Amino acid sequence: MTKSENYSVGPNSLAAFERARQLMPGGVNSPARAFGAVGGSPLFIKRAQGPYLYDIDDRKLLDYIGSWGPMILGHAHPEVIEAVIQATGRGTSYGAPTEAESGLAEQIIEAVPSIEKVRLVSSGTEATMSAIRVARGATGRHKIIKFSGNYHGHVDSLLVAAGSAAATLGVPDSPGVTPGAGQDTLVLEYNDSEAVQQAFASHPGEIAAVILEPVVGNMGCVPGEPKFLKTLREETRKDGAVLIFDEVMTGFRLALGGAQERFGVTPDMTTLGKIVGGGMPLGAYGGRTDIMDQVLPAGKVFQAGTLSGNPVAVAAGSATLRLLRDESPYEYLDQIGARLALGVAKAASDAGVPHCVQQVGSMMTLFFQAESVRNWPEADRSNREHFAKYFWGMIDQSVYMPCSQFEALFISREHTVEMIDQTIEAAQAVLSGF
Ligand code: KE4
Repeated sequence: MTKSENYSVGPNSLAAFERARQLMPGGVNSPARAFGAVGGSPLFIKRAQGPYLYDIDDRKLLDYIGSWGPMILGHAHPEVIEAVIQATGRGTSYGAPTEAESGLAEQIIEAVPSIEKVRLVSSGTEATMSAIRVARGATGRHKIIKFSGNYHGHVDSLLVAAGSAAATLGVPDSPGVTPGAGQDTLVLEYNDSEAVQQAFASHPGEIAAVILEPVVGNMGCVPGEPKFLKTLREETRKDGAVLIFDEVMTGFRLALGGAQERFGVTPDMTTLGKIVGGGMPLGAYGGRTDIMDQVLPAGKVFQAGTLSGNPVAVAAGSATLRLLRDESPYEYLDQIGARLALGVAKAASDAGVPHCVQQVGSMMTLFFQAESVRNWPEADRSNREHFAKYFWGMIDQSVYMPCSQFEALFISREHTVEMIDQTIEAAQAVLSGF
C-alpha cells in the first residue's frame, strides 16, 4: 500500500512496533489497529483527552476513531473517570450481583425501544454470539441470515463474508472457521429486500434469526434503507424469526435509543457494546421478555461470564449513559457530522478525486469511488490506494482517521465546529495533492 511521501511516524512508535511484533501476533491485540490496510507502522498512543490522542512521539492528533466508537463524549471525560476511580476503590470484581448492574440495566431498558430485559457481557462479540444462541434456543431453529460487509465480532458462525478487518484483510472466511460452523449461515447482500423475501420463501420456518447492522460501519458507513428495514421487520414477524439489530456501533450513537429509535423500526433483540461500557470492556444483549427469559438461569439457554457486569465497567457505562441522557448531544453531532460530510465532499470534488461521502449522524465514510455504496460489492470497488494516500496525508495534517476504507469515522461531542473546519481544510490540502 502506498503512503504519502512526507509520511512520518515517530521513532518511538517505530521502535515500539518492532518490540510489540516480537511479543504479540502482528504487534497488536486487534487487527484493525495494525494499519494493514494502509501500510506503514501504527502510532503508539500515550494518552488521550477530549477529541485528541497523544502518541509516544509527543504528536497531538485530532481523533476520528474514538476507540472505534465508544468515546462519543470524548476521551477521559472527568465524570466517567471519577466514576471508575470510585468503583475501583471498592474492589474491581466480586463475581456476585450488584445493584449497579440493575442500575445500568434500567438505563439500557429505558433508552432502547426493543429491550425489555438485558444481559450484560464483556464485549460486542459476546453479545452477538449469545444473541444468536438465544434466538436459536428460543425458536428451536438453526439457520441465521447475515449480510456481506456486516461485521458482528469474531463469532465463528458470523465470520462469513464479514466486514471490518476481515474484509479489509481479504479473509472474510477466516481459517479455523469450520464448514460446520458456517453451514447454517445464509449470507445475503445488504439492502436487498428481494433477497430477504426469497430467503424466507425458500426456508419457511427454518430461520432462527436475521442479524444486521442497521447502519453499517464495517464496510464503511452504509445506511439500511427504509424499504430494506421494513421488509426485514415484516418477513421476520411473518415467519416467527428473531430480528436482531446489532447496535454495538450505532447504539447510543445515532440516538440515545440507537438506530432503532432514529429509524422507528423495533427489532426483537438488540446487541450493544462500545458506548454502553464508556470505553471499558462491556457489552450487552437484550430484547423481548419472552425471548430473554430463555436465558439461564431463567430459562435453559446457557450463557455465562466471570466478568459480566463487572463493577468498574458498569460504573463507566452508567456514567456515560447518564451524561448522554441528560445532555443529549445528538442534534449537535448531526449538525457537525453533516458539516464535515459536506466539506470533505466539496474538497474531493474540487480536487477532481472520484468520491462518495456517506454520513449518518456522527458516523461518516469518504469512499474513493464516484458511485453511492449500498452493499459490500459496491463498497469493495473503492480505490484502496487512494484511501491509503488520503489516510497518511491526514496523519501528516495531525488528523487521525480510521485506518481502513471499510470503517466509519466517529465524531465525538468534544469535536468543535472549528475542529471540523480544520479537518476540512486538511482534507482540501491532502486531496488537492492527488
Ligand atoms: P467487540 O467484540 O470488538 O467489542 O465488538 C464486535 C462488534 C460487533 N458488532 C459490530 C457492529 C461491531 O462494529 C463490532 C466491532 N467493531 C470493530 C470496528 N469496526 C472493532 C474494532 C476492532 O475490531 O478492533
